[in-house]
Formats: sequence, structure tokens, C-alpha cells
Amino acid sequence: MPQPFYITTPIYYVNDVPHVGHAYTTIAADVQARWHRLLGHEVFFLTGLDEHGQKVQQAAAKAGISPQEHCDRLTLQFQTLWQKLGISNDGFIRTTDARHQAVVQRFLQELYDNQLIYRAEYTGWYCTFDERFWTEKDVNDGRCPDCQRPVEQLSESNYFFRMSQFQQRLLDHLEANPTFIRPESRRNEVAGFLQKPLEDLSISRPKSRLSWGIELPFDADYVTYVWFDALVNYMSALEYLPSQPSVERLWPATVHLVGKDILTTHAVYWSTMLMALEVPLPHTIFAHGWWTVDGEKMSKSRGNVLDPHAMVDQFGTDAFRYFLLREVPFGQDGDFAFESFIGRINSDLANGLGNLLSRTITLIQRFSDGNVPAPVASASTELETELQTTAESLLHDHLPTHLRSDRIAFNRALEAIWGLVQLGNQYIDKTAPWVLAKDPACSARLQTVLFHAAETLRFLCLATYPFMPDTAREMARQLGLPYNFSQALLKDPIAWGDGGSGTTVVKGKALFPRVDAPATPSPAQPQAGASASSPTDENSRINIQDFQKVELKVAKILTAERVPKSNKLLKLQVDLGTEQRQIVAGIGKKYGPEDVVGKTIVVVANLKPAKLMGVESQGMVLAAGDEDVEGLVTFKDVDPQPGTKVK
Ligand code: ME8
Repeated sequence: MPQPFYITTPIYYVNDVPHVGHAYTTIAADVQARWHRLLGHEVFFLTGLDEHGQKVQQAAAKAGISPQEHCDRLTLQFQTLWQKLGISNDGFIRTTDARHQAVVQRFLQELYDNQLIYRAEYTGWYCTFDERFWTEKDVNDGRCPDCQRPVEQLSESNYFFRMSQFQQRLLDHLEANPTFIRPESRRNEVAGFLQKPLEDLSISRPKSRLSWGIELPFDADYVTYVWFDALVNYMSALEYLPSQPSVERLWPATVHLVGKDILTTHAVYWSTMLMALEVPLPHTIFAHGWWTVDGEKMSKSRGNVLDPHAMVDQFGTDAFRYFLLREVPFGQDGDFAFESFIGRINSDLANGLGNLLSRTITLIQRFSDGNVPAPVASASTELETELQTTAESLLHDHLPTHLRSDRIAFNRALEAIWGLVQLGNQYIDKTAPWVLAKDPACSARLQTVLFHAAETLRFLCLATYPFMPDTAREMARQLGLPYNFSQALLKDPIAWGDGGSGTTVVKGKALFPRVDAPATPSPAQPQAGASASSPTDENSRINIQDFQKVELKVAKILTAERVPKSNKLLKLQVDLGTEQRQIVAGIGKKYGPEDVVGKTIVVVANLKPAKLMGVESQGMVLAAGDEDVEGLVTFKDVDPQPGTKVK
């Protein structure tokens, strides 16, 4: 039996309601868990809440209720959101659970008995927000180096964990286990951190200052430092939450997913705690990047905190799950721009996957009485072979590679899936079943084409399930596939042609209605109305009047510079004949600023201004390419004057 797949998210503070950042890590863990269940692995997926500490005590005091009551209220908010987002966690831990508290006390006692915890007087700079002391050299101008809030000098007697003793062992572990901290850049960060002498860790807080915590088993005047309490959740949960509780079977964890903000606490505090307890370390700690909104940090004071409930209500759970994991490589920081979200819904989801399903079902209903026909071998061509090899390598190579928990690359997995979506749509365009249907001599070919289109969707249904479970279920229903996704459907390799034909398709609603772009996108209050039209090939055509609404003009690029923190965006100043405009263009992966200055290009001149990474764009440049820009639209023989109309 392979080792069970044990995956965790951080346990989130209950000082406030959950936002997009919390949803991100939890959705990522959910995709991993669903993927492993499909493969037939035993999975334990744990999430939960961090309920002790100063922040929670303060939030409860502000609300005028007891800390426990506050925690209970917030717990409901998190659980409701996880349900709405389709999170399939197997366990939900709360650090106020009596069973968890008992384990924390047991660990503390063990370390104390082994002289790995000692008491000492300590004077230092204390940051209330971060609940930690800083040394003189850390503090900048009386401010916390982490959160920049003012610190105060405090002298108090506390208990310390001999973390410094484990520095070399941890360095050796890091060296010997290349996939312990992922991605590589984060591993280097931890290695760098460990070059400086590691200090001992204060693991207590006097009750006179903070009462909301787990009492130290060896001194009733103190509670446990919130991080020592919280990190233990990953092991304590195994003693009482799985259907068959067992630390032996489930530990060490396969992967702890965390945000980069809490990498040190996991890589250093948690690892050294485990070493002191003589427990093996988790296989991988994967630290993902940070979401900002239009280039800015999310914060209440800026009013730009993204509410996942609102997002799901407007755009749907699966569109939200898709966007978060598709837009940005998992280890890197990302910017949440509504233009991109809506763009992805319309292009990838509605025009891509939704269109492929709806046109295939329509074609099968129209030309095959609603039943998926069997293929006729002699009527197959290279096009079918290409579909088959792409689909099989998607399920058997690309997804297993990109979803490996020590290399997670959700965006690449989704790119591979959408490669097949695109191929499927091109296949229908090229084979034109509606033309084949007119000629009785082509009936074997028509049958073959309809079969392969349906088979493509069967593979897509399995591939999309971990990311978009509701969509996969709806696709299976419309295709008449008897799939029960709680079973290990990918335990054995899926072969092309071993389960598609003969099923009866059912026309259903469009998977993803198109979304109209809001007039002025506002991250905190997005406004979007779903249009009723379904994205079929016929009704996605436009007439000449529609096209004439788009004002295309010649422009000359005067200056160009990169938008900070973006490898894709260039900020251009362009001459439009009668005026100068600023345009932000997503061409930065293909061109550097020096490549484009002086070029004569074509721009959409009557686009409403929008902000990209916080920079205003007053138009759009035309370029060829889908995912990646292949080239700017320019002129070969002439250089028309800026401002000239293009039609
Ligand atoms: O740190 N972008 O809890 P927390 C991406 N209780 N991810 C984000 C994010 C953003 N803008 N904001 C939050 C704690 N996250 C401790 C953890 S674990 C033993 C204790 C996600 O509520 C990301 O996973 O502050 C980050 O690490 C976590 O929420 C922090 O959640």
C-alpha cells in the first residue's frame, strides 16, 4: 500500500472573516486532495482554525463578546465558505478543541521534562500585533520589522524552547532533502535564514498580559505562545479527527501548503519542534505566493479586501477556482485584476470549454439521434490520432507531473487541459460535421468525428474534476457518462475509446454564461451581469455594425517601460495623431521596452480606460497570439501617420 496522502492548509486566525487569500490555499489543497482520491490513494485533507492568541482576544473584546463566542461565530463563517467553494476536507480542527489542547500540553511537558524548555528573564522589543519579541538590531526606528507597527520595550520572565540546538540538524535536513521546502526560491530563503545564528524561541506568555491560550502544564501563570499551539494541530488532529485516528499511518504529512508569509514558522519553528520531539519531518512544505488587488496589498483601510462569497455569487464557484489557479504560477505572487478574471471566464470557460460541450451535444443530437456513435476505424485520420495522443498524455503524463505535491504547477496543468479544449474546438471547425452531414457518402466519417469529439470531452471531464468538480459532474451528466467522482476513476489508465460510445447525451444549460465587463471594474464590489446567450459557434458571430463600434487606429510608440513587479506588462506612451495616450500592454514576455519604441502599431482607441496592476491604460494594442503574444500587429510596406483609421 502506498503511504496515505496527508495534506494540510494553515489553520486560519479567527480574528476576521475569510478572504480570497484563505480561499486560495484551501482551494489549492482541495485540488490536490481530489486528484489523489481519483488516483485511488487514501487521502486525509485537514484544514481548520487558529483560535488562541492576542489577535483573537482583541477581536472578541472589540465585538464585546467572549473569545469562545467570537470563535464559534467565525467558525461558522469559514465552514459556510468552504461548503460554497466545494472544499472536500476530511478533518476540521479548532485549537479550542479539548483533544488538541491536551496534545499541546503533552508535547510541552515532554520537552520540559527533557530540559528542552527552560525559564529565563528576557528584555526585548515587543510587537503586540505579531505577538513576538524583536532584538535591538531588528527594530527600525522603533517599529516592528515585520508589520511596521510601533514596538514597546518589555522585560519579562518567560519559557524558552531550545530551538538554537537544532540549527545544524535543520540545515543538514534541508541539504539532504531537496524537496523539503518548495519552490526552490523559498528553499534558498530558508537556507539563507539559517546562516544567521538561530535564537531560542519564547513559547509562553504571562497570563497577566494574555489569558486566551492553552495553560502551560508546568506553570499555571502562563499560556502557550500561539504558534507553538497552532503548529501542533498538524499532529494532534490525527489523534481524533480521521475516521480511523492514527498518527502512525498518516504522519509524516505529505505536504503542508502555506502562504509565503508563514514559511519561517513552518520551516524553522515547526521543524525544530518536531526534531526535539523526535518525530519525522513532513515531506514537503510548499509556500505559495501572495495575492494583491490591482497591484496593491489587500487591506481593510484601502477597502479592497476581496470577498470570496461575493465573487462566487457573481461568477460561480468553478470559475473562481479556475481563475485563482490558472492565472498565476503557484509559488509566485499574483495580482487579482477583474479584467483578467472576466476575460478568462469569457474566453477559456465560455468560448472554450462551454462551447466545446454545447456544440458537441448539439451535433450529436442533430446528426446521431442523441447517441454517441461508435467510430469507424477506416474513417480515421491524423486529426483523430492527434486528439487521442494529446488526451492520453494529458491524463497520464501532464497532470501527474504538474500536480506532484513537491512540484505543484496548477497553471501548467490547466494549460495542458486547455490545450486539449482548444484542439477539440479546432477539430470540430476543421472536420465541419454539419458539412459531412449533407453528404450520405460521408456518414462513416461523420460518425467517427462525433465519437472523437465526445471522447475528447470524456477525457476533459476527468481532467477538470479536481479543479472544477461541479463542472465535471455537469459535463458527465450532459454526456450521459455514469461517472461517480467519489470513486477512484483514474486508478487504472483510461484508454481512448473504452467507454464513450453508446451513451445518450442530454442538452443542458451553458456551463459558463458569458459575463459582461463592468463599466469601471471595482475589485471590492464587482458588477457583472451574465448574458443569457449561450456561446455556440453560430450566435457568437457579429455583424458589420458590431465591428464598426471598435475604433482601430494607427499609433506610434514613443516610450516604453516595464510595469514594476510584472513580467508581462509594458507601459507605453503612444502618439495617436491628435493626442498622446498611455497604454498598458501584455507584451512584455515577448518584447523588452527597447524593442518596441519607434514601432508603428494598431490600437483600439475607444476602449474604456482600465487599471492593470494599478496603472491606467487608455486603450489596447493589437497583437497576435492566444496565451503568449507572438507578435505585434505592424505595417510592412508603409508607415501610416499616427491617428489613421484602420478598418
Ligand atoms: O497565519 N495571498 O493565519 P492567517 C495569498 N494562524 N494567501 C493568503 C493571503 C494573500 N493575500 N492572505 C492570506 C495564520 N493568505 C496562522 C497560521 S498555521 C499553523 C497558523 C493565506 O489567517 C495564506 O495561506 O493569517 C497564508 O499563509 C494564510 O492565509 C495566513 O492566514
